[in-house]
Amino acid sequence: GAGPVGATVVDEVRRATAAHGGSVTVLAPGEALPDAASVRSHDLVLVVASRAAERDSGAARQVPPPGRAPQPPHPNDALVAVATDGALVAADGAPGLSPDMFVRVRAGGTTVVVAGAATGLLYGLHDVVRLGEDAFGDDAPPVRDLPVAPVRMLDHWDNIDVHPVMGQVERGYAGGSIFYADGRVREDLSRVADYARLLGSIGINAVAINNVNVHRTEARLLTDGLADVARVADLFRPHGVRTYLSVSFASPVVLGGLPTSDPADPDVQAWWAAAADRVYATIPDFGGFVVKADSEGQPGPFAYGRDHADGANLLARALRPHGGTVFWRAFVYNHEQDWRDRRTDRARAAYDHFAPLDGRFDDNVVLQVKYGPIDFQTREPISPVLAAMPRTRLAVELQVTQEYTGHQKHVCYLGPLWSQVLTFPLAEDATRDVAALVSGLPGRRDTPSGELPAGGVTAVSNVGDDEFWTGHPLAQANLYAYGRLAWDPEADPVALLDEWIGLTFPGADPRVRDTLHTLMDGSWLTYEAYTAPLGVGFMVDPGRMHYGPNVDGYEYSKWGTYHFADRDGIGVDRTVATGTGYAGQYPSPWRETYEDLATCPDELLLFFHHVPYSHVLHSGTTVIQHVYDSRADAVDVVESWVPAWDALRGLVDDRLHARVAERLTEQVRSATEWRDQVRSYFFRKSGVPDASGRPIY
Ligand code: BDP
Repeated sequence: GAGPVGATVVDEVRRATAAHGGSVTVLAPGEALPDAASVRSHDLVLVVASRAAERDSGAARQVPPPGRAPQPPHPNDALVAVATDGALVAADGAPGLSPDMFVRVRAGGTTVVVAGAATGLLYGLHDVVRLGEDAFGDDAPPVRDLPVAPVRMLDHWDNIDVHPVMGQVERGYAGGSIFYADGRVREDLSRVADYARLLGSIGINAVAINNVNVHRTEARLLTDGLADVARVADLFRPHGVRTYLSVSFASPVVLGGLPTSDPADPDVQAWWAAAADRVYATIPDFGGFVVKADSEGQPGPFAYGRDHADGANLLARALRPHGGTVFWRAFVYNHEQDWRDRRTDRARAAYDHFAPLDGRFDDNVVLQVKYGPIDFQTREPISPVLAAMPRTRLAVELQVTQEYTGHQKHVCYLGPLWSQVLTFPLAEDATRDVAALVSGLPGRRDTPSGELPAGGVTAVSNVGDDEFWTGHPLAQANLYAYGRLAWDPEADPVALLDEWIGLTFPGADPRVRDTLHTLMDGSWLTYEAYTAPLGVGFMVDPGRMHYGPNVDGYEYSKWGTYHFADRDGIGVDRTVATGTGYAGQYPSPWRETYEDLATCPDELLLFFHHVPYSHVLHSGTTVIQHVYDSRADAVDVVESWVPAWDALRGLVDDRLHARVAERLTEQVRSATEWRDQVRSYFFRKSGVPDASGRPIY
């Protein structure tokens, strides 16, 4: 059978298939397919071709046709299986079969899903669900699918306690935590069970269940809370999802009562080893730790004069005997900067800290790198750290929760942003994209085999205990697209949007589909167009927790997030020639591309250069006129969404309609506020009138 992984979903598919008069058969490795005469059109056969099976060197690589005696399976059977008269035949010479891979074929009137392991079977099943009727058409082409990144993770910034400023979920916009209530792991975890199924269906296979800022109560999940963590892990497991914890680097002191957390101290090492032993005794398939160290006040190895390889390896060695992994975050910078000092540049920090450590991390450490060098802005260049560490396992970190992209009050479909990030050709003369850098394709590591360990894709989750899971019901599309892009970074984000619309509003009136597509398709670019311009970032209100405009809100603060606007111009000079030198952290051709005003893309202009307002963009318009025009045009777009959505009243669920309508009203208000403040700010700084003649206040 499917074993614990997938069992729940098999039951579900069994019920759904039965509704169509079909049945589900689960075959063990090597078992014969059912007789073609006995199957009906909606029958589904699931085959697990076990990886653990002995290699039958030279033997015919066949899943036997109906009626034939089972043969020992070949590990490669599933890889290139094709249907011929009810038999699955695998070709020679196929590379190794990965556990997450599946093959779907129509064979002898039956839809057959073959997988190398239970997780692949699970994904194949969800693929059938996604396809619906089409999976049972006799012209359905054979499909072979596998994820690009081995780890596809979601990080929850959930606290057990409700933080007085941040709430229960840090940067959460969908209510409280689905994991915790009343100071502990929830008694009723049914929401988590649903979430697990949801994540399995989009290919997510790892979840960290507590905030990277580890407060004292949450730190104890690692010790006193383990039995409760195990209850959560039990719910994730059937859906192929492994559970991780964020841990505090100071745990030996905070939890263990030791005088130090120094990685070189034998007592500290023993404390971590014992802690890991206890975790695995309770949760044998525990994933590992996520660590934010020496960052924004979190403790770390710097306190002991050690570097981040020392720190990460300390934890890695405790996890190693159990097969666990440390996701060590590269989000390390000085958050106590002097804004008067123009020499420090927060964008440089991760590279300056980590690039020199390449090759020093143990094999079970993954360095988790935010996609941009600053902090999840609407537009940033890709972090140069991802190209600078060929001997380190890397993961790229995205943010599904809409911290800087409208708090799930604004429609902002982020699939296109993540698609750009993952397919950005960052390294080796622009031949290797970010997805390749984090997914461990051969040739990156200097090992005899040329094999390199992979890292993965990770992101901050956007769900909470809200009725619609994500506050804004349309923000569910971001969760969906994240999982699907982590599986296949080449997927077209617009097609994924339509896929989400189709699955979420099955059988809906075509007007529903068209309107949703219109609202969401370009919504990231629309959001960008009414907020901070041309890659300059921030300009958000610190008081409202990064929501709404405050052009100088971070200009004279300690956080290193400046735009340097004056009467003559705006932007951060990060060139090598005259600026902070950040552009020099990129490999060619990007260092030259960003260094030179003539080639720097418009959307990143102010990230890399300080220019006069009269500077002419590649688009042909001046910086100042671009700011004026795009802010105003974008608000016109958002306003047009209101009547479009109103027209769907009665065609979608009433409560959902009302929730989206309420959020759209807020989006129009907020976008208008952005437009007016940014336009006025630029006018007052520069004194240059808006050539379009629109009012400026
Ligand atoms: C920033 C958030 C902060 C997080 C931090 C992080 O504002 O709440 O703790 O990132 O990623 O974007 O650690």
